[in-house]
Amino acid sequence: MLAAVAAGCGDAPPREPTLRDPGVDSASVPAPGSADDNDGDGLCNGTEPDYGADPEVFDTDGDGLPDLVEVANAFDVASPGSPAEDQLGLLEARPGATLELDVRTTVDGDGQALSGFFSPIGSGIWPQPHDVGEFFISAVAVSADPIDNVRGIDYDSERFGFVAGETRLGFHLLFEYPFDEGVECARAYPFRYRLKNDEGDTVAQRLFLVVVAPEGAGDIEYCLPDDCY
Ligand SMILES: [Ca+2]
Ligand SMILES: [Ca+2]
Repeated sequence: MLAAVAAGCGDAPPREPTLRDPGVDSASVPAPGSADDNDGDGLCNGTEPDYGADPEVFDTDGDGLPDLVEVANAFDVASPGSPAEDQLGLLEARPGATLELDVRTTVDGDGQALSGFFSPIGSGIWPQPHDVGEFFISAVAVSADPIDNVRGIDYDSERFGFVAGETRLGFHLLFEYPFDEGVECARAYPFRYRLKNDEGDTVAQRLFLVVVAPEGAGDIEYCLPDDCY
């Protein structure tokens, strides 16, 4: 569990409207303004009820992610299981630091080959200074449960040669912090991991967050905008 405390950062990026993952209705999120933000979580008092958030509580569901971070990444601010713990990875902002993240997705295979695809999600309502692709190094197929449902695991790639029946497929993703400078506060970078058949159809997908946090941080202190959304 990633603990969080309130933080404000002076390096908030510009907030022009930008493309968002199609799963998020960015049109429903108002532009930032000078409205009140009693709990300092980056969501304005008047916006919080739209998402089921408490305007007096910085982290409504107590899962460690401030309300704005959840809204900006299409998670449920009122559900501590959203995101699940296995949907979060912590990458220390230290040159050369790495994150190994195990991604597991259940599919109902029909005998086709399935391949995994790392799919970065672009800046949304609250643009971040980097893209998750800047931290991504590699992904490989590693496991299947039950193992008898698959044949031809290619451990050098993201591909299972044959998947039949309900099967939990595992992939191992590697991320690395590529910059010389650290960060003063944490930011969450979203991506989807998709499973596609050889026709290119997506048969399953899950959303994940890479949290890039200051070196040696205990409690995670998230960067938040000066003006609420
Ligand atoms: Ca608020
Ligand atoms: Ca939360």
